[in-house]
Amino acid sequence: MSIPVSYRFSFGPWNISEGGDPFGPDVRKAYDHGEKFALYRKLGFEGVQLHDDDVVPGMDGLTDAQVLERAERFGKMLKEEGLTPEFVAPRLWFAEGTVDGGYTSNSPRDREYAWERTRRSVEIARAIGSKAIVLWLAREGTYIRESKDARLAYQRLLETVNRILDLDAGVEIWIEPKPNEPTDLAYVPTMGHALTLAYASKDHARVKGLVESAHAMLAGLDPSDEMAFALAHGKLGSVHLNDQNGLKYDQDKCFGSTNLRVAFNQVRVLEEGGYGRKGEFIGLDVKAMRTQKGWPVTVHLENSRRTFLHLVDKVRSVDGRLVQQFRDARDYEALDAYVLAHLMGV
Ligand code: 3MF
Ligand code: MG
Repeated sequence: MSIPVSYRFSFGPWNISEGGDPFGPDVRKAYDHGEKFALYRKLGFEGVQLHDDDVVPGMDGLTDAQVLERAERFGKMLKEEGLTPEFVAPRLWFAEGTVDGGYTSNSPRDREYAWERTRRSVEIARAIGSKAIVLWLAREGTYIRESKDARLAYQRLLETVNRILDLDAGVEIWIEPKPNEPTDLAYVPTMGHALTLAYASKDHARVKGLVESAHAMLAGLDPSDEMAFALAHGKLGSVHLNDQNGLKYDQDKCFGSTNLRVAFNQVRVLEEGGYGRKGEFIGLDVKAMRTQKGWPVTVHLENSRRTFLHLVDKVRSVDGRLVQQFRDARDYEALDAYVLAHLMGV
């Protein structure tokens, strides 16, 4: 028996938010961005997920030297808080120039802007001591099929991956697939798409995937299979655990909130796949409910982390011999009943 993994957790500062929905007011006061990092350790988290402009707010108005200087200062602050920067992601969806996508935009100027943000993200990552760049390809897709040349878009995405690999010999790229939101249809909706890009790239060992539970569900897939697929290729860079109630808006609910069994199977696959043994983080990407009052609201992070750890106990206390007997006998009704009874504790 190998020693059980002791999991490390991460989240991004955007997970402490103002709540609200697109039709109404914010339900919580904004909590100062810079103050959020002091909350992490107390909540049980040591990893920080970051966008480029989480590290350097207002970076578009700054020179390269100013960006670097601020990034270095930020890196020091993280160290003092005892925090590890898990990754840096170019936030390519709030700028005017990325309304119709960055890398796949029809406009050469927008594509150039996207690349400059990406180049700076790599520099920021280096400055704060993070090895990974996450690409959530938010607007690399379309609302109507005729608006872009999809074949060209795929070529442009691959070119971007190769360009990032060329920029820094130590950097890893983790692609975070999502099928829709904000676009109607995204070009990289699943782990299969992400890993195809990885293998087509010039150095596939440095290109991996990041599975977000809700993104897989929006694609009609089971997140545990998406995780297992990446793990089978040694390519699960990270996870964003959360939950989603069917094919609705992007919910980022607490882990396990909608479907405990689906959550259990994600934990099971991660445990069985040895995830975390090389220091990989259990990343969360959860938002508090739009109705939740308070300031700041962080309970959704603690609750999700606790649910994960309870499910680790559930995974570790499964009677493996019994499961094997059911599998050998192809008695999946008995297996199903056993799993449900185990989860319910009856
Ligand atoms: C959107 C997401 C993103 C990514 C983040 C880091 C804002 O559904 O999941 O969160 O996780 O940009 O890649
Ligand atoms: Mg995410």
